[in-house]
Amino acid sequence: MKREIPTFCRVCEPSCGLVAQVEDERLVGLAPDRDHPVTKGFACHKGLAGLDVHRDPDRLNHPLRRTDKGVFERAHWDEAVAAIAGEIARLRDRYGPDSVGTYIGNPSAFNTTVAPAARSFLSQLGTRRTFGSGTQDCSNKFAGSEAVFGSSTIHPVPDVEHTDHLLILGANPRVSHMSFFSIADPVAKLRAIRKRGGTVRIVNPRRVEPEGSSVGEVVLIRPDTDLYLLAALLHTLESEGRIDRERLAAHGKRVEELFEFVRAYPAERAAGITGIDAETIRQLAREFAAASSASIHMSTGLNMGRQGTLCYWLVHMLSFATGNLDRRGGNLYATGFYPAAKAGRIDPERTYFDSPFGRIRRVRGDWPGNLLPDVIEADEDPLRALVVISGNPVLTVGGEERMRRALEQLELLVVIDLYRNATGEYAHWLLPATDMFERPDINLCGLGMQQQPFVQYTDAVVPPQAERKPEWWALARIEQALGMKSVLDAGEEPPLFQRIDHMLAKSGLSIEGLRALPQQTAVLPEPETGRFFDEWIQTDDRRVDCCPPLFREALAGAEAICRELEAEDEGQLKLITRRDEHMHNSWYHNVPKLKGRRHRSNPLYMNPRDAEARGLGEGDVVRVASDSGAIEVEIAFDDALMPGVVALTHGWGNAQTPGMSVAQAHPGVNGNRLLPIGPGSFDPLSNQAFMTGIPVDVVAV
Ligand SMILES: Nc1nc2c(c(=O)[nH]1)N[C@H]1C(S)=C(S)[C@@H](COP(=O)(O)OP(=O)(O)OC[C@H]3O[C@@H](n4cnc5c(=O)[nH]c(N)nc54)[C@H](O)[C@@H]3O)O[C@H]1N2
Ligand SMILES: Nc1nc2c(c(=O)[nH]1)N[C@H]1C(S)=C(S)[C@@H](COP(=O)(O)OP(=O)(O)OC[C@H]3O[C@@H](n4cnc5c(=O)[nH]c(N)nc54)[C@H](O)[C@@H]3O)O[C@H]1N2
Ligand code: SF4
Ligand SMILES: [Mo]
Repeated sequence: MKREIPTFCRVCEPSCGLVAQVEDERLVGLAPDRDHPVTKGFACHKGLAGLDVHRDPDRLNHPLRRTDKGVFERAHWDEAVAAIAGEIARLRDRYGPDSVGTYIGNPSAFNTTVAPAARSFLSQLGTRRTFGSGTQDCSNKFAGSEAVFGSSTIHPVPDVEHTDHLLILGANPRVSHMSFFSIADPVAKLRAIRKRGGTVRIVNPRRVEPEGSSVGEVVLIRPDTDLYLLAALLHTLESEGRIDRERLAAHGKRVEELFEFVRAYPAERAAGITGIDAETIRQLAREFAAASSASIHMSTGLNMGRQGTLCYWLVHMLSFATGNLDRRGGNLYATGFYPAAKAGRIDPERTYFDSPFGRIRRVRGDWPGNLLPDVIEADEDPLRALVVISGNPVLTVGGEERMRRALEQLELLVVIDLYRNATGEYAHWLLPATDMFERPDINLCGLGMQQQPFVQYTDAVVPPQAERKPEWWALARIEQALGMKSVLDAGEEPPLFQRIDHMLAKSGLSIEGLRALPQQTAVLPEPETGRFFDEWIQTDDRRVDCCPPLFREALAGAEAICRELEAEDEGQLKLITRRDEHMHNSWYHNVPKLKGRRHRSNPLYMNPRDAEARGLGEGDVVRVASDSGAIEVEIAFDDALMPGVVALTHGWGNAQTPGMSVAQAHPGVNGNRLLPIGPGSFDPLSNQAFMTGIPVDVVAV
């Protein structure tokens, strides 16, 4: 008999409600959940293709061991656990706990039981060498909010239901469905702003919306220059007397230092760097200040530039200085079911330490991902064992060749994944993980970032196939084998959701309580105004730090980068990333239906004008070279791109991934070979890798 079980998607932030069709304990279909109280029947085709991932014949179904001959052979879980624990114990005893580390990838953010399991494992082991996808994604946001609001968990989101004006920088709402701003069907939400007479502006090097779109107008910007646009917006507002001085005086500090910084970047100067004319910049500033309420959102296009932390700082400042922070229709801190502001409270100064790679810091515990190869290949005290959980650093971090060489040096590499991915090729042990339909969960990832907060619980909708196991179980077994404490000690019912239950209690909820609700979902009140400055902000004096002393060096660096950009050759091409609906970072590449005729590889997108200027035609094969590497790739014309900007879709490059046959048959190229890696290739304030605005040359082959 077919049953329909409400659950939710755990691929990206909106956590769209899905209905799983289950027959004889097998998942046979997926549909958007029209009865979901918040996501209301929205789901994208990646979410729905979760069924194909679930049933993919290439899925890892059993632990695999790599033999001396380099082939993978099936092993028992008991064997795998004993061998992995034995090797970890040997390395720890001989070289100390820091010889063992982890890389935790993006899908773990949507897999609630991974973080506590990893924390338990790492703290009992005593290692501090942790890496993750956060430093390729968003660690500038953690660092920025730490410095300005005293907490890495405060990210005021646009009050999209009430705002009259929304300024979006470096995001592609239609394709990517937002990050650090959890809303389902973002395009509909943006359209609604326009419908009620408001405005939406999108700042991007690519016209991410078709011309004449009902969503918003795109202002084209040169990549990696947004800091100067944001500074010029604030400068314009200050010189035109449009700053809410009262608000700044009541709740801010070091306000004068902020304006001192932005005064160096009047609209005329910013125009030369950003490619946006000065009058448009002033117009952008005025419309933001004049709107009865205005909100702002920035995403990975800015995160991945060289100054992502400073950009986030000025984004917060634009909101604060115009009186829109904590105002209805402005940016609001959404507490959701649990106010986590305090949990992210930290004094960033204390996270810095001296390393063989210079003075660096940890951000939310993590080292810079771009140092992973250096740490593995260090002469002194190298990392010798790495456990990768739902990550694929070979393809998602910069410098593929460097990463491959380094992974070969490891004495132990354990990869816990759905697939034998590109990174898994180097694994000594591959452990098969359950997917989102095979494990219970709640949508914790959206906490603090949902414009309409809701919390949903789901059971596993089907039992795990074959020998797939949840990550927490694999780690707990290894803990047991190492003689450590583990959640399995509790017997039949491991306390996996104990901490979550504790958090839920803050809103009078519990997992049991959620289970009894329709869709197992509680809809929570929309974010309130009026408590931010008294209750949520976490700086010692409860003031917004408008110019954190920690930024001093970076601010001097901003001027140096500005001069460098001013001196740059007009024709210098810059590389950016272009996500599309047929991929999800590196992991939807094995789904045949996402590899239709036009999606079998990832071309270099180029504005036809730039191509013609180089005598290049569509389909020509070119060599793209940066200071860090070179690739050969076909050209596709894209007149939505600003001239001078080229784009690649990331996550491709599976020619050496035999474990994913569909992906290998349509390998594409890994544009991350063009990105820098190693010391100097990340923002020292945040560890965020430099991944956009990379200077490249393109020549015919
Ligand atoms: N050039 C360029 N590079 C980029 C980016 C870019 O915009 N441009 N984006 C960056 C960003 S934002 C991110 S977040 C990173 C992502 O980087 P990573 O996190 O390193 O990689 P992902 O491609 O997300 O894939 C993670 C792996 O998780 C596996 N997986 C999926 N679900 C599960 C699960 O439930 N359990 C387990 N154990 N495994 C699972 C998948 O099979 C896949 O192999 O890439 C970054 N890289
Ligand atoms: N289909 C699909 N959806 C996804 C993902 C995916 O891989 N595929 N990945 C998920 C993940 S992990 C994340 S983090 C989110 C990311 O969500 P978004 O941040 O919205 O990611 P993108 O769609 O890459 O949009 C970034 C935009 O920044 C622009 N850009 C590049 N450089 C600059 C710059 O210097 N300045 C400005 N102003 N803009 C710039 C690019 O043209 C691009 O349109 O998406 C999530 N959703
Ligand atoms: S938008 Fe994200 S959460 Fe929603 S269905 Fe698509 S992949 Fe899943
Ligand atoms: Mo991401």
